[in-house]
Amino acid sequence: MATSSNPIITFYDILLDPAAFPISPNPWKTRYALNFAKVPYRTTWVPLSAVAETRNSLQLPANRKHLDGSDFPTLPIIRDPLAAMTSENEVIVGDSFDIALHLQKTYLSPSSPSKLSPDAGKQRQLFPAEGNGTVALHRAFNAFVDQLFSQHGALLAGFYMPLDPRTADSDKASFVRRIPGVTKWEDLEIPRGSEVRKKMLAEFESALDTKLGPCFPSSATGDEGKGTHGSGPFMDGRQEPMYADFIVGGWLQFMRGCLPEWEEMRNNWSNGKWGRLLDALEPWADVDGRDGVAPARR
Ligand SMILES: N[C@@H](CCC(=O)N[C@@H](CS)C(=O)NCC(=O)O)C(=O)O
Repeated sequence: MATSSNPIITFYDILLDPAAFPISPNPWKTRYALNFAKVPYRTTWVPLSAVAETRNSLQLPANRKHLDGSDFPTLPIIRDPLAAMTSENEVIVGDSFDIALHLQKTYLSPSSPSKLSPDAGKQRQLFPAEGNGTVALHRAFNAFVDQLFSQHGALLAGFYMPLDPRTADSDKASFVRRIPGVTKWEDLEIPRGSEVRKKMLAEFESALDTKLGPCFPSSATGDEGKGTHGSGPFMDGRQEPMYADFIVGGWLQFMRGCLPEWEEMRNNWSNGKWGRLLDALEPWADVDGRDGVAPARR
């Protein structure tokens, strides 16, 4: 718990199986952004069944809807008492994109220098060019990447989520209730090795390669592998990540943790582009409060 003498940001992430590495894509985007902004924070691990209660207790309305139109309460959330030093009130933000904007504005922006933002004005920016033009493009990119991975990857990977064994039955029942036409958890399985799964994997691989692949440099040496910014591992061949890299990284963390074919995706799809990106994001992937929990299928 933060105290006034030792204020620290609280980051709410979802706890599934306590023995498994975290996998939730949107909280991952926030973790990357918090680590990148180098702000002090602690993670509060919220069981899946307590997400709604947590959001309500912070008086945050749901910002997502289920397919039937009902509220879909989600994480991440951050509570930022540090920002209160400059703006009167503790700041509570309940959407991963808004959190990234808050971190950029409060801790990285060259135009609002403060003792909270020792690195403000440095090259390191979540939204380069101080957001000029890049925020709107990032917003569209975020929606596009969410759609791409949800459409293909979530169907192939979601069934293998590492649920908490103590609550797995009720967690599965709550997922089933959300999906029209599905009556039991087993309906969500697309059996490994089946023809239908092979076809879906091929479509996923191709969609990623053709729609997202050109944004990232290939492993080829020389000009062929270069992005417009050089031969770094991040978007456009940059040497430093920006928020767009974290958006894709968040989804790669989900695939790493759930997709049975992850090794294949990591090493061979798009000539290993996705594994290289995930590896390059490692300096910002520190997970707080889960000591001893090793990432599976790294
Ligand atoms: N637009 C929201 C979406 C957040 C979201 O969908 N979070 C998922 C995890 S990635 C969640 O909280 N799911 C809770 C559940 O499935 O019950 C954001 O970017 O923060």
